[in-house]
Amino acid sequence: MPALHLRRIRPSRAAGGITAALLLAALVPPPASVSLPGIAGASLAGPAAVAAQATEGRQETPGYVKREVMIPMRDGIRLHTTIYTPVGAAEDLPFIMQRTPYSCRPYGPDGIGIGFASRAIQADGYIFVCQDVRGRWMSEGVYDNMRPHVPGDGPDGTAVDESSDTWDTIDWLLANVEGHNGKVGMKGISYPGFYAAAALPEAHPALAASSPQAPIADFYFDDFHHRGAFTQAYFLITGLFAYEKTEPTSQAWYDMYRPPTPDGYRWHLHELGPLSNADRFYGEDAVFWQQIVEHPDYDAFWQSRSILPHLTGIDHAVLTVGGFFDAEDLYGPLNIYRTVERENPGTFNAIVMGPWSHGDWGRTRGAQVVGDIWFGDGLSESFQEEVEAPFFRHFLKGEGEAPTFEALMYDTGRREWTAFDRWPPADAQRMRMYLRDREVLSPDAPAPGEAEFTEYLSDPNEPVPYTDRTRIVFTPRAYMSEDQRFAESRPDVIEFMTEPLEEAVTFAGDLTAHLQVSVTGTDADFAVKLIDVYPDDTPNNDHTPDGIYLAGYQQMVRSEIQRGRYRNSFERPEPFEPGEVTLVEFPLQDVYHTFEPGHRIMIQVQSTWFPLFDRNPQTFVPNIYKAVEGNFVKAFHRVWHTAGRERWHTAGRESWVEGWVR
Ligand code: PG9
Repeated sequence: MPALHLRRIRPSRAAGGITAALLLAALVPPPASVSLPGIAGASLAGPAAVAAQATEGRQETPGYVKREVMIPMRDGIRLHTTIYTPVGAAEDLPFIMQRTPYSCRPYGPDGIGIGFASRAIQADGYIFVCQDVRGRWMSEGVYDNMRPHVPGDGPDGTAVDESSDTWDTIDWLLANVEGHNGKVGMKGISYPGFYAAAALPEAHPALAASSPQAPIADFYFDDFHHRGAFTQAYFLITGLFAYEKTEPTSQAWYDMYRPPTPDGYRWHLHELGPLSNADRFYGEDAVFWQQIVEHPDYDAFWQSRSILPHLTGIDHAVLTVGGFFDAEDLYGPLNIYRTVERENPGTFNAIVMGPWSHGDWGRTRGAQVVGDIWFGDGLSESFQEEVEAPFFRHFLKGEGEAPTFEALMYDTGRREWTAFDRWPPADAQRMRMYLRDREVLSPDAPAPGEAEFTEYLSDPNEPVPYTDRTRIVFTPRAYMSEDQRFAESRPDVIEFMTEPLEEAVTFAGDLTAHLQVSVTGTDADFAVKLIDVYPDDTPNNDHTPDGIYLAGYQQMVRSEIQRGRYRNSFERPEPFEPGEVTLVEFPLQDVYHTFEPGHRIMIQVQSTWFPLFDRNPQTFVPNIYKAVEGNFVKAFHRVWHTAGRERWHTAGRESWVEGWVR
């Protein structure tokens, strides 16, 4: 089988890159200080109220004056906000704010809760602000997951959303906090990243720099769902967001069931069974779970909660950050960056994507490892000190240079940074890899006479595990780069692979899976995995866990699932016509990965992926969340490679995966 011969294209301007040398940001030991007190209990007037009195009391809070206030929003609801002002600042300072559903603890006069700011940012000196979003923890109001943005709710609006709450908060801070320079920055990772993104539309003029990091863009494509399939690995953590509270509280008002076993596969399959059994864990008061169940399609409920349609009119700097191995929010950063870029051409908008799993860049120090795979050392620290801190320093303090890259991307195969002036790179070209007979993956289309299809029996009652490790998760993580050899041995996982590469192949951008399929049932899911197959003589390294062998390792690079009923529309599900060849085409999120010489490129295709995603009953039912045992049936699935000799004239039935290569 011919090796992949790709026309090599002039490489983009290689970055000076982020030097491995780490700036040792010695954290300036803040001067001792005495802080102000506890939580404001003052009764506040209506929206016009300006001052929220902090209650009396004094407490050592080293380095910062800590002040907790209840800031009134335009509808009178008050949001608990903690303000940390460095003691002894020699100049007026900008704010950096995080808005979060995860609590701004520690509450009360003791302790500092500014872990959302890196050491480098803390050393630069900012007034840090943490706010419990509406309906969470010490704030008043009713929570709404991914609260819909209400366009046109500027400063004089009456509608309430996360943008208006941010606007009102910033306005209050500017009027009631001393020692600021009139500029505000926002950052946040994950759900806090969504709140940083939700502040972008109709933003307060003082908001000068935002960094949505692993931001959620749309719960139908991030976190709880992937392209219509329910992320069953989120079943247990749904409890974190399922329940409404009635008053401000520093104590958790929700619970999350913790199964008495580490074996997630068995627990989900045999203890929980069909999701229609979930009422054993989530009652009517589990509001968010009920919303998930009642909205299986991408209807107005989910559409209204996407922030993407509102990312227009942005006139301040945006630095989006994400991880190529982020199992929670990968759609978000890539699509928020892409949307801001498209809709706001004159705005500073850049993206950093590293070899990180969810949020690693904000907490990992030293070796960067995802699952079994080491990607480099000091990557998070160098990002914090050489990218993130300078970004805020430039746009909030007017110091130093703005980042010069458009996209700072980490090649997860070569293990090096590249700074691009656009993404996907200008020198990238689409390359198609055909799924062919005898498990061949090739840039050459199938030849006449080759087998027409590969067939497998898909049984939702014996689903393909998403990992061979015994684990039960509240959110998935390690699988994003884990060895897929366990799946290779399954008869219901089909694979296609190149010969060992003679030259390196670098994928840089999004991918598309184009599957011509037929099924004997009336519904089906299709998952596609892009895998880097290491040579059989690959040695372990110092970070390889015991019992793991990199020799022959089949490292997951990218994967995605498409719920087949939504192949043509996420709003209007359609059954399959049994036996009819049907196109299922869907994107896989961006990668930047070099397959080195000697490595092979592999594609695996399967129709169950459990308990990462819920099982498709393979019978078309109105609502899969309400399917019962009897709905789950075996079915034969075919992935077609070619039209076959007798139907050669109907060529175009090929199946392939296409990506940007350079
Ligand atoms: N996006 C992540 C998440 C959201 C909701 C439930 C579980 C995880 C996060 O905020 O970490």
